[in-house]
Amino acid sequence: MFDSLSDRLQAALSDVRSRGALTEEDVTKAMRQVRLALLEADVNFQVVKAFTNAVKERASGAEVLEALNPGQQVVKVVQDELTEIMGGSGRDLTFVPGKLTVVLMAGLQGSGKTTACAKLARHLREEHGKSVGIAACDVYRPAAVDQLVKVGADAGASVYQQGTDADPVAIAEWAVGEAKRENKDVLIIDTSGRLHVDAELMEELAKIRKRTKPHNVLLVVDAMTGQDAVNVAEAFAGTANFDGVILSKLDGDARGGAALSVKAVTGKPILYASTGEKLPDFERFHPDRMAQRILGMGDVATLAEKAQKGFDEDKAADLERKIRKQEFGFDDFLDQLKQVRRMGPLQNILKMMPGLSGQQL
Ligand SMILES: Nc1nc2c(ncn2[C@@H]2O[C@H](COP(=O)(O)OP(=O)(O)OP(=O)(O)O)[C@@H](O)[C@H]2O)c(=O)[nH]1
Ligand SMILES: [Mg+2]
Repeated sequence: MFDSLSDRLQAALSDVRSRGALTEEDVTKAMRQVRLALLEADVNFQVVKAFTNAVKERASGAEVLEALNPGQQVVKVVQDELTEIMGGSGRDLTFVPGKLTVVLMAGLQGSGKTTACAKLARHLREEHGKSVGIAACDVYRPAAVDQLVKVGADAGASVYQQGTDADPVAIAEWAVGEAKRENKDVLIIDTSGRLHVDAELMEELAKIRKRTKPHNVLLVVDAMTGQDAVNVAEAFAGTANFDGVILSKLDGDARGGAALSVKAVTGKPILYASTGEKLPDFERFHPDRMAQRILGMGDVATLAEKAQKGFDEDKAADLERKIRKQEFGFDDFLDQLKQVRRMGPLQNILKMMPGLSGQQL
């Protein structure tokens, strides 16, 4: 993820990081490289300007330059500001306790809405123990309903559909009733995409919104399209209000532009990141952790969460006992390897470890 940006930022900062003393010129020079790295990663020009100005201002102050380890202080300032432009402390969905929470999914054609509906459903079910329904309101593409029925079932969600002949607004309203009747915790509404942000799409979204009163409207944007993704989000923000963004296709050669610009340009936070075609390739977006990953500091918090999920406590206790009694055999070793594999590709795990960037592997 963002390998090129990550490498260039680290290279730009490696000089200041290793210095014992820093002058204002050193900081200015490093910021020039940081600026180029960000522009090359397709980060919005205004965002880059605001970012480098903020870093320069904070890093040129006496408390940084005269600190015992000024280089590390500068890196810390860059880390803080990166976290800040991506949304600071991060945000979650709004849930209505004891009632049905409705999530409306919007976005352009092919941005990854239907996939995101299923991934979010799985995430809410597995991580939060929620029962989830998905409404099939894309009636324009013949295969759209079938696609949702399949991925929805894989995600363990009930899919509410009426084929492709019914009116999407009516389906949405009916699905809310069905989800309530079946005591679901969450209903996710999948909608149709358009090639461009057009009046028809906005009108349909507005109608669905009026009838279903969603607690969360999420916009799915394709991270691979960089600046375009940000422009789409800006266009949506201007006409249809939304609460947060799901950034999809972060696994491809997305350069980072969308992730770093969306919040600053639209004012809306990124809630989730979609990082592959499979259902589990989906995670909460934490700006602080993302900043750490980009700066090659690893992401110990996510690593620990993954480990906790992949490991079985009883097995761990059993293992400890075996090791103490010297009964650890090949079967146990195989079991260990399987547990590690459950955490995902080794490459991804190693990247979360501080000091190990993908390039070194
Ligand atoms: N690599 C990768 N592919 C993704 C991701 N999310 C979605 N895709 C793929 O992108 C394509 C489009 O995804 P959909 O979920 O169908 O997109 P959509 O927005 O529902 O598309 P329409 O219904 O046509 O508007 C599919 O081939 C997905 O498998 C992702 O995070 N990574
Ligand atoms: Mg779709």
